[in-house]
Amino acid sequence: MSKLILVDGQPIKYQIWDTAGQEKYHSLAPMYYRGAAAAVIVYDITRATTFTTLKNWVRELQQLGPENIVIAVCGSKADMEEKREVSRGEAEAYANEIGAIFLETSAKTNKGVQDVFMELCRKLPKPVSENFDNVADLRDTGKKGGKGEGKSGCC
Ligand SMILES: Nc1nc2c(ncn2[C@@H]2O[C@H](COP(=O)(O)OP(=O)(O)OP(=O)(O)O)[C@@H](O)[C@H]2O)c(=O)[nH]1
Ligand SMILES: [Mg+2]
Repeated sequence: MSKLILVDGQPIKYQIWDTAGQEKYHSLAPMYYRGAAAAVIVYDITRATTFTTLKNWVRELQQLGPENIVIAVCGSKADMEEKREVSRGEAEAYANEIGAIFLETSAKTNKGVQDVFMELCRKLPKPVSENFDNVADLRDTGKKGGKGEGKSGCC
């Protein structure tokens, strides 16, 4: 899905793919994370095994994913405090260790969901429109004027 969100008045467009977490679909995952700017890895705070699985996904991304991918570690089902198996402290410490964003979220109450995308925006490279050198480079390719002048052999 594609989603537009405003961060400090600036529109940021996300293209979001939801991969199936089940092991039988594992081999499809590289199709999704190849070329991705960010990955949101979700575990279930009420099931410790899902946190172990999350660590495996992080390892895979670190080894096979894009070099500068920004990772968000998300503890879902934060509305089910009474069934918690993964402490906030443990998950937060792990996220810090790998330089990831950390948030506990709930799809049921919507807690933290928007924040994940806001935090990602802060960590991702600035959009091209804010990066004037890049804009100039793109415009100048094969055309006269600006930085690319003289290199293209055009006119
Ligand atoms: N209470 C509560 N239930 C949730 C929350 N998120 C998901 N669920 C429930 O957990 C179950 C699994 O949710 P899914 O969204 O299918 O989980 P998933 O991670 O997409 O699973 P896969 O696609 O198989 O990897 C469903 O019954 C949801 O209703 C949440 O934040 N709170
Ligand atoms: Mg799913």
